[in-house]
Amino acid sequence: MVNWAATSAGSGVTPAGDTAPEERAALLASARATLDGNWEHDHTVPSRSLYPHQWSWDSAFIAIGWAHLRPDRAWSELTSLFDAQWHDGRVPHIVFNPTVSDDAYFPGPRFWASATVEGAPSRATSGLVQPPVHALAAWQAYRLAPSEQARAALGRLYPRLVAQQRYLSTHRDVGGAGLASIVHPWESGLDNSPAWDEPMAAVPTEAAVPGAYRRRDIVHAAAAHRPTDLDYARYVAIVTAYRAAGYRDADLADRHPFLVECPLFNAALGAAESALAHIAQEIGADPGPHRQRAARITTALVDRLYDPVTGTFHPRDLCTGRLTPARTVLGLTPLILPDLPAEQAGAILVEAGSPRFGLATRMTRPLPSHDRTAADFEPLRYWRGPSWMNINWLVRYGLRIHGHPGLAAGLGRSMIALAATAGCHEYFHPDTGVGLGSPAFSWTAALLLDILAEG
Ligand code: 9WN
Repeated sequence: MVNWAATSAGSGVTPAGDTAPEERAALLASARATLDGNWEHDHTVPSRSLYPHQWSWDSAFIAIGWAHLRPDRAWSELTSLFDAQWHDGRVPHIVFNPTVSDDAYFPGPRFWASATVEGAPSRATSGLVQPPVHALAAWQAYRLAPSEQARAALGRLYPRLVAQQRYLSTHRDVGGAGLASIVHPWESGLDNSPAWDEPMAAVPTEAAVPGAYRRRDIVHAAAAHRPTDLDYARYVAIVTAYRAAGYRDADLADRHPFLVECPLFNAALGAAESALAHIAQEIGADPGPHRQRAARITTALVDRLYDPVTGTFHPRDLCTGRLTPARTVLGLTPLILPDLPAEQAGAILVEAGSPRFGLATRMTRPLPSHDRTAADFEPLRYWRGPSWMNINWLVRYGLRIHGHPGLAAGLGRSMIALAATAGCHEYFHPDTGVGLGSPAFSWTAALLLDILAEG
C-alpha cells in the first residue's frame, strides 16, 4: 500500500511571497483544521451546519486544497462525486449523505426524489448540475502532486469527465449555438446573483404551495444575508417543473421556466476542454478533439455573451433572447479561457480595474460579486455584493494564464489578508472584510492553501 500522505507534495505548502512566517503558519493551521473538520469519510462537506452533504463544484475547489495536504483525499473527493454521476453524464450538484437526516438541509433527498428517475445512481442526489470546474481541478491537483497513483486516478476520472462534458454540450445546448444552458440559478453556483433577477421575475410561483416546505438555511444564517422567501418560492417552482419532467432535457425550450446561458458556466465548460487536452496527453489519449472543442466554446461564448457596448460578458436569457443587464463578477470569469481573444481579455481587465470591481496590484479587498456602483449592490446579501474566495481564485487563475502576474499577486495578497483577519468564512463583506455565512467553509480553506503555496 502506498502511503499517499508521505508521497505527497504533502504538508509541503511552500512559502507564500510576502506573508510573515507566523501569520502563514497560523493560516495554514486554520485552513487544515477547517478541511479536517469537514472531512466525511470520502468527501468534504462545504460546511457542517449549512451544507452537510457533498456539493459538486465545492468538491472541485476542495480537491485543489487537499492536493497540497493529502493527495489521496483530493482523488477520493473527486471520485466519490463522480460515483454519483447519472447515466446521461450529468454530475449532480448535491450528493446526499444517507446518514444525515432528510430535514438537515432543504431541499433534501425526499424533495428531489432521484430514486424514481431512470438513469439516476443508487445514491440519492439532486437533479441539477453546477459549473463544470472539475477537469480544471483534477488537472491542478495532479500537477501539484504528480505520482503513479495520481496518474491512475486521473486516468479513471478521464472518461467520466468526458461524459460530463458530453452531457452539457449536447443535452444542455438548448440555444443550439454551442453553449450549455443552466436550468436553475442553483446551477450557476452564484444562486442569488442580480444576473438572475430578470429571468427569475418571469418564473411563475403557483406550483410552490405556501407552507409546503421549511427553509433550513435561515436557521443557520441570517435571513437578511440569504435569498428572500420569494426567491425560494421560485427556486422550488423551477425544480418542481424540472422534476415533473423526470429531469429530462428534451424540449426544455418549450416548457422550462428558466433557461440561461451563463458566462461562468460556459467559461468553465471551455476551460474544462483545455484541461482535458492536458489530461489526455498525460494519460496517452488524444488531446486534439478537446482542443477543438475548447476553441469552439470560446468562439461561441464571445459571439453570444460578450457585449461590445458594455465591454463585458452577460448571461443570455433564452426565454427572451436578450442579454441580462447587470454587470456582475460573472462577466470577468471568461478570463479562465486560455484562448480568449486579446480584445475580450483586455476588456475584462478594464472592467475588473474599474470602480465597479477595483482590481489593482495594490488592493485592500478582493473582488466583490456584484458591481459596487450599482443601485442594487448589497454588501451583506449572498452573491449580491460580498466577496467569495472561489470566484477570486478563478479570476486570479485567469490573470496568471493571460500574463498579468502583478495583478494576480495583488489579488492573491488581498485574499490572504482577508482570511488572516476574518478566518475561513463562506463569504466576506466586500468593504469591511467581516466574515459572513458559515464560519468554517471548505473551499475558502482549500483555495487559501493554494494561494499560500503559490505566493
Ligand atoms: C444551493 C454549497 C453551495 C455552493 C453554492 C452556494 C450555496 C446552495 C444553497 O452553497 O448554494 O446549492 O443552499 O444556498 O450558492 O455555490 O456550491 O457550498
